[in-house]
Amino acid sequence: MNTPLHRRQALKMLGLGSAATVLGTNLAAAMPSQKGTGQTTPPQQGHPQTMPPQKGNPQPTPQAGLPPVTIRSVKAIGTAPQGANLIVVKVETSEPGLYGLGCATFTQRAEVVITAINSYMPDFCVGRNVDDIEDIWQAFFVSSYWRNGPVLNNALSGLNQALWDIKGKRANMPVYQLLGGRARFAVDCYAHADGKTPEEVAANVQKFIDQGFRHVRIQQGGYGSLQLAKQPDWRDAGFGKPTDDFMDAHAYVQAVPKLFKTVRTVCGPDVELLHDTHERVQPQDMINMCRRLEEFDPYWIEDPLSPENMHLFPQLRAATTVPFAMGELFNNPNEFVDYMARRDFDYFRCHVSQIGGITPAIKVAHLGEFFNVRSGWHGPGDVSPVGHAAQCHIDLNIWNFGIQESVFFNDLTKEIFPGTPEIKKGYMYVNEAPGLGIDINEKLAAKYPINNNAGKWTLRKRDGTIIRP
Ligand code: GCO
Ligand code: MG
Repeated sequence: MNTPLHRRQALKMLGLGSAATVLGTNLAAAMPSQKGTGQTTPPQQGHPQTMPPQKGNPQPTPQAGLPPVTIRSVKAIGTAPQGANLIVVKVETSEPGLYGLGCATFTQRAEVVITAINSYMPDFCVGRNVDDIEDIWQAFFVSSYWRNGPVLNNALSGLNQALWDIKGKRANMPVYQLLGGRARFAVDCYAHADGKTPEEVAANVQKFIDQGFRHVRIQQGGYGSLQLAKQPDWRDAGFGKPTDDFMDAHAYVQAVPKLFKTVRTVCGPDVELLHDTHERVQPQDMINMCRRLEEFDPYWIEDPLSPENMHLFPQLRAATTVPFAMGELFNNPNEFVDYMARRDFDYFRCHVSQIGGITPAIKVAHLGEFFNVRSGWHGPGDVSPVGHAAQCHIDLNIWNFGIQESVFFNDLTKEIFPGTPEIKKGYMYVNEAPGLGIDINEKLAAKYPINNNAGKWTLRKRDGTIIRP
């Protein structure tokens, strides 16, 4: 049985081989069920990394840090164990057994992202030094000349998160430690309560309170409460497709204050209540609705306007005191700059893989600190468990943490992704394993291939006009 080597002692001793190689063996002891975790097997006899320096021979000055390890392969892995397409990038390295995982999940266009990864990333990445995370991000970001956008940024995110995973493994520490350590003991998160009626929603909120959640998002019949809408006229007129959805914005704007009133009456003043309007309401109606919500002290109202209407945010902001969360639809990390500086909203809702991964996410978060805008990373079921792990590591570190969206992955998904962050009493926990602390069972993942179900995003008003969904 290997005796745990003290990290500094090992590095001093070897100064050559990668800590992961040396320490991999020890992690075997540290982390439960290591099989296939990308941790390296103990070095073979005669392996140059293990040879002690020979007396008299001039020794190469050991490079500060770790020996160069290069990218050997990059591939996309798609799986849909719970229906939503999840995409993960696996980066393998020149160090046997050392690899990293990253989330590249754009569930509505999964095939396209997989093509972007498998067709363009191997040529671009193979042979590059895994440690040059920033350089690889900047280089791939502009490598297509035309840049940003959901497909290429998701591909870049998968690569980027995987490189942070590898660096954590090489340094033998969880990624949050690389980012500067913990600013809190665990990650406070919110749950999702829905229901056909306000009373049903209130009962579900109470269930989450009983589980220890302090923050709950409330929706009545999903986004826009479509069940409140009567038969639309465009259907009888044969306009649009029968499968298109119909929303009655007026009924919705009337229903939300009643929903908050009922939940507050049943569950009391302490639970923090969030709501996602999902950019489906006209700006002036949004102003009126928010004013009527003020008395119910919402934690945040999310996506009150569509990204196309950001120029109207100052008007909305000036008209009401409710806190806002915005940004899951932003693709370009620079989109946040002006709005944060203007303090249009109180929480940034980045979908971390849509903006290109951990590297830009950290920059957006740090920018937010200067304008007192806090985090609320997008975290529903179409962010893979790898993506949830990545943002949980960031959440543990950044000072201006707000709240983390949570989702309950089922046992099958957790079996496919060993190391999926755990949720207990409304707190999310990553494990202390090096890197992102998560893995993928490729064989099992392959049993649940992605599908081309892009979800239903065609929403119409009574006369058939398309609504931003
Ligand atoms: C949220 C989001 C999601 C999105 C979904 C799109 O706040 O969690 O609005 O529910 O609609 O991720 O695919
Ligand atoms: Mg949302």
